[in-house]
Amino acid sequence: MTPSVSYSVSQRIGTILIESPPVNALSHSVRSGILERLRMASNDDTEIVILRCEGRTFIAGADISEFGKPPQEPSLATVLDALESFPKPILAAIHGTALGGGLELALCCDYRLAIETAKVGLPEVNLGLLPGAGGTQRLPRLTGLKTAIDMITSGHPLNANDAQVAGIVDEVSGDNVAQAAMDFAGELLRGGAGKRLTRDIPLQFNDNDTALLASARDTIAKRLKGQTAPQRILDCLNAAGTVPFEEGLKFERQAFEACMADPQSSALRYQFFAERAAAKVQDMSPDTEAASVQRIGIIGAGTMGGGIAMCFAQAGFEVTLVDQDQAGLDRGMGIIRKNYDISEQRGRLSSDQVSSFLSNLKATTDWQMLKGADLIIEAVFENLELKQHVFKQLDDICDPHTILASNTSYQSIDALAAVTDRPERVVGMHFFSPAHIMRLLEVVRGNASDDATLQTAMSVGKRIGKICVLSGMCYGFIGNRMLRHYGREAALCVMEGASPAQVDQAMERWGMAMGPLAVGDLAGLDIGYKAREQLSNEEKGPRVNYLLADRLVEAGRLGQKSGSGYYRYDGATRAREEDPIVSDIIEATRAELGIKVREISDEEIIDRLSLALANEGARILEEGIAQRASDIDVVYCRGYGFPRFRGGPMYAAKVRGLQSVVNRIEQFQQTLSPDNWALAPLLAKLAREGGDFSDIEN
Ligand code: 3H9
Repeated sequence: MTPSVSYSVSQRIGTILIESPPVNALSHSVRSGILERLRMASNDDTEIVILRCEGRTFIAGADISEFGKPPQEPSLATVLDALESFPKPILAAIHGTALGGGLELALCCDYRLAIETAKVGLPEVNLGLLPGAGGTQRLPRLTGLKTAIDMITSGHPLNANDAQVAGIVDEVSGDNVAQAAMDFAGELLRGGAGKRLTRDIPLQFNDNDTALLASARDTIAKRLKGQTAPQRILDCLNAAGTVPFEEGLKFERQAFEACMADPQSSALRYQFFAERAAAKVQDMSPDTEAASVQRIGIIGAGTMGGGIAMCFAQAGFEVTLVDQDQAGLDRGMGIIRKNYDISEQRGRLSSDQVSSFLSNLKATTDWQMLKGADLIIEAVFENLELKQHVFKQLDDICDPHTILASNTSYQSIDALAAVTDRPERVVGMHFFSPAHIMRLLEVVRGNASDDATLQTAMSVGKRIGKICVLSGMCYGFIGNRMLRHYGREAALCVMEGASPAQVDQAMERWGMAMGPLAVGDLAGLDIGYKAREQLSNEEKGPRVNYLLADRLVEAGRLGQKSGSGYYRYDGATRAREEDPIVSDIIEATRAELGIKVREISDEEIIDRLSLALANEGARILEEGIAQRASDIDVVYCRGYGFPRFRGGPMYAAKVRGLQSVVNRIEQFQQTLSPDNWALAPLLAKLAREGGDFSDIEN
């Protein structure tokens, strides 16, 4: 549909109505349309003008797809000037989300109304940007510095009531935005309301504000390490209370342009579109409908099953959590309650929310209670026979329409489908731990999974707030298959001479949320150990890849849960510390394998770990396991703590230059191991031909 901006008049109230699906972004035609309608409204007998949107939301920001292209007049700044200099008062009426440039535009209106369900926010930081249309200068004038720092550096939106308390909106109303806007505009007219510009509110920082900014700088440097936009946001907020308004706007403009030119923003904007592309299944007919899903069964009340149950209960599904023994069920429910208690104590959830989530959850040992479920997710121990047994039982008990999903990390979905009479309604739904927090969901397509089943899994995933990525069948799917190569290089760096702390710190400084060995400790070293027990020697690969991990487990060091693994952990704070005993175990393991130690640079560690991911990612893409390279990047950023500001392993390889990647891999082939570093044919081909991963769509 072509974007349109219309204008109508009723009872001396003008209404400018923006209609530009899907999210009323401030594209060139919307900006021109607003200017044109303002001109009309300035010449008639209206006394006040409402600005609102048709469709599902108020303006969700500048049009991100225009970024990086030559700017087209009128700019957003021109539109905002026109709103401020418009002779009559303007009321912004907000429903859905007023985000980024959308909220900045509303801040240039004289009054703001929001319906109860609306949200307002400045999420530019998520794109490596800052509000570039006056947001950093106007917001603190309304909310004070503290709220402005929180909102702009986190990007989190406020709901309508909180926005009213913060001073951002004047009125919160019921759900009919058109009617509420007319009513409030009438009220303003009767009260003789005039122009009221946010820019005119004085703002002068004192010593407390300066201290607040300094402390935010420190906290954010730790929390958002390596990221440039949050620090620039604080520079702009500092300007808001220390220089005149116009000068502050100019400062913000320059900082916005610096962000825009920063490779971090390019990577984050790439991630934005990558996450949305991932939701689309390439070869599926566009009219494939997701089945209606309301009743969920979860099998297994362990850590994963419990976390998955929380996701669904929080999203309003009716959840039945089943475990085979009452003790396991009680333990699982106990952990769920404890998680909710912590969220309540930290003020993230209200007690009403917690009670409502818990009331959506039923726990039972009776499998018959699963009758009538629309979707069942199995989350039992990683053992194929056990899982097949569960699937057989579920197939017998459940209604024919029920979709059976497995949360397996490795097992074949086809082998599970094969024991049922509904292979087309069997699918993988691979959650990441902790399941109620991590955003990624790998939806795994078995050979027989039909389109409706896939569509249902993807759409249910979205309803519980996950970012879904489709994976084809292979051992470990997209994420864990690549992880084997990343983990192997981390282990080899230690065997060849680095300490676990050097490897972890190098990767963390590069931007990984947590280094690979610390992640191993968090996940539990016994998990890999048990998985290896099920493999043949050939499948396990050379001993040097895993012998150290085995030795740690054999010494009772299972990771954080036993208080020690690659590190030892402080019982109270869980802080990690290097442990001389581990150095001894490493020495002994190196000696056992006859390895001569050498010095390893941080650069080598980063290259080995990141290029091992890109090389295996290229194979996954070539084999058609991933639909697109950007899906692989989403998997790594949302499931494995890869820095989003580096775009993901495939994007980072592209930015480095595929020929440079190939050269480095060939060097590793010669100096490290020809087997580990066999070059992915697709990578070689693209580098040779000057192509790009984004040319490949499966
Ligand atoms: C900014 O404003 C800068 C200014 O400060 C200064 C300027 C000078 N532009 O997410 P969904 C598309 S920066 C273009 O699946 P939902 C999206 O790609 C901007 N397109 O829906 C998708 O397209 P497709 C600050 C956009 O209901 C479709 O809309 N604003 C934009 O789950 C549906 O999106 C933001 O960062 C956009 N701004 O969530 C807000 N937004 O169907 C970013 C969305 O082809 N947007 N699209 O794949 C969001 O957070 C969510 O989209 C929103 C809706 C919450 C609005």
